[in-house]
Amino acid sequence: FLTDHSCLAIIAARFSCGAPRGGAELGPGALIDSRIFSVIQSKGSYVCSFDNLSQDKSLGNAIESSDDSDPDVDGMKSPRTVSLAAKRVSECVYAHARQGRFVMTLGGDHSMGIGTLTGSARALRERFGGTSAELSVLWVDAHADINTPETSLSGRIHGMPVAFASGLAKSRGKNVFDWITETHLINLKKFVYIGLRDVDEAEENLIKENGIKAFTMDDVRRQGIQTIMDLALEYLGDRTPIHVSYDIDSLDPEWAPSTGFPVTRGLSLEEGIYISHRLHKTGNLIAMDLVEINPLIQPSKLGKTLESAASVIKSALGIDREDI
Ligand code: 4U7
Ligand code: MN
Ligand code: MN
Ligand code: MN
Repeated sequence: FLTDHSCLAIIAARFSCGAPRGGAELGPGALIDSRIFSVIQSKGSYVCSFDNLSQDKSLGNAIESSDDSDPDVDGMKSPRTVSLAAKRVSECVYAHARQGRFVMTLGGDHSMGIGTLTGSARALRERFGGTSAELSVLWVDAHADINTPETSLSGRIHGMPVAFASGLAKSRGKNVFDWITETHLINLKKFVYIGLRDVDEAEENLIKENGIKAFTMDDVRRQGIQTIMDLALEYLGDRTPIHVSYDIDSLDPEWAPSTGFPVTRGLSLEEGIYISHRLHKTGNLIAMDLVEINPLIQPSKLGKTLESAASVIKSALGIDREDI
């Protein structure tokens, strides 16, 4: 067994410093208040633990400059704040995953993916050693999030987590992301995208140059989600620990309107649930991120967004909708 299925570590990553506007820091609280985890504790045999990480004074104080400002580095916005947040997420994920717990991180903006992937990768290397323990990653998103500081048009770090977690991006100038070392890095040969439909040109080049497996929405429409999951899981192999980083904007805005970068032609809720279901069935899922819920966007449809997120989470944990 890769994870101790009785203990579910839930990390509320209450950050939005990697996104252009605030609100995503309220996502974890909204999900937790929806009582989804009470359902999970009663229907599943899980005992949940909660960690709260928030962009509060402790972060501000840790920023070196006396006036609390965080000037751009290599074009990145709020680089020190995001780096510190991601480092805290990384250490928290690592501490739980090192003990063999399933780690569920709730976002928050997707820059915290830097923290979750590096935390999982490092814990696995320590637990099992060698390449056999290398992490597989499924990135479910409308976006590729693989910009480097050099290619990014926005400078927003929630569009860069894949680049930092894999070592493609390195902070040169001020070494803001210096805490990321070899032991934290993921292998892009063990990485698969599903749901892409809004990819920057430079990102497309990075995906090609690095030979990254990517299933776009066009692929999903052409082949069907079942075939896509067959292919994705076959590519990753069946004896590999899997971390899924699930951006709620992978779903069509009909199902997940309360998010910062909605893109049409997305996954149906049923397809989104199917992805989770298949991951659960592998028995190899060790961690999940559910990110980019922004309660300040389309607040009247927040309930629907939360329900969708809850469904996707429950099926990843093997709790079927009929059970609820
Ligand atoms: B998300 C973008 F330019 N590519 O880099 C960028 F379109 O975590 C969007 O997937 C990033 O929501 C989206 O800023 C980040 C942009
Ligand atoms: Mn996205
Ligand atoms: Mn994303
Ligand atoms: Mn099961």
